[in-house]
Amino acid sequence: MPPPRSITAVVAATLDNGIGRDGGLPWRLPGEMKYFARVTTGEALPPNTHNAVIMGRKTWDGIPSKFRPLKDRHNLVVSRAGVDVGDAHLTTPHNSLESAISAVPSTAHRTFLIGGAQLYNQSLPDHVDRVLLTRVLESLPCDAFLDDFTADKRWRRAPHAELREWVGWDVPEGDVEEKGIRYRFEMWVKDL
Ligand code: FOL
Repeated sequence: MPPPRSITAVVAATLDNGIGRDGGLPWRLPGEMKYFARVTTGEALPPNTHNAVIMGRKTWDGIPSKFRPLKDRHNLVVSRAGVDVGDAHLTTPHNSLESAISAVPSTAHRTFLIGGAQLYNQSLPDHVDRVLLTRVLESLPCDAFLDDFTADKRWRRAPHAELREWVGWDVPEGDVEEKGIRYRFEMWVKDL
């Protein structure tokens, strides 16, 4: 089976590229989380398809147990040690990113990389051609960071209309505020 030709990273990052703290997210933003769930699950998918989400083991651990495996998505977890991730049919452990990528089922519509720092930073240069970045317009204490992928000039920020078109629904444009934290939805693409 050929590997999926395109992988999209979904990530929320502060102005300093902070993405995590103490094994979880540095904030609780239910509206932003709804965006994550809606975009990764997808809508009006072709019959008998679903999207796939690939994540590292620490990201898996950071998802509240009642929400994992992430429902209506094929979950793949990268873990060198092969930790127990529960239902092996829903959530298959893989010892490398490459192995997880090649295990994405052919029925997968879109494939998303959902973290964390280790996987993002190792895969954005070579494996990922689109980033759905939620830019959190604050500086918050974090202990996990995204490399500044935008320093690589192959990446360009797409116009908002392109983001709307790609997700297929009306993503809010411009600053959103939730619980006093401002953020905006961006899409970055790599034209190879
Ligand atoms: N990308 C973005 N934009 N925001 C995020 O919060 C995010 N989080 C991760 C990866 N990419 C992201 C990894 N962390 C859940 C929890 C943590 C997590 C990812 C997902 C989670 O519980 N998801 C449920 C949401 C349930 C709800 O509506 O609260 C899901 O079904 O997706």
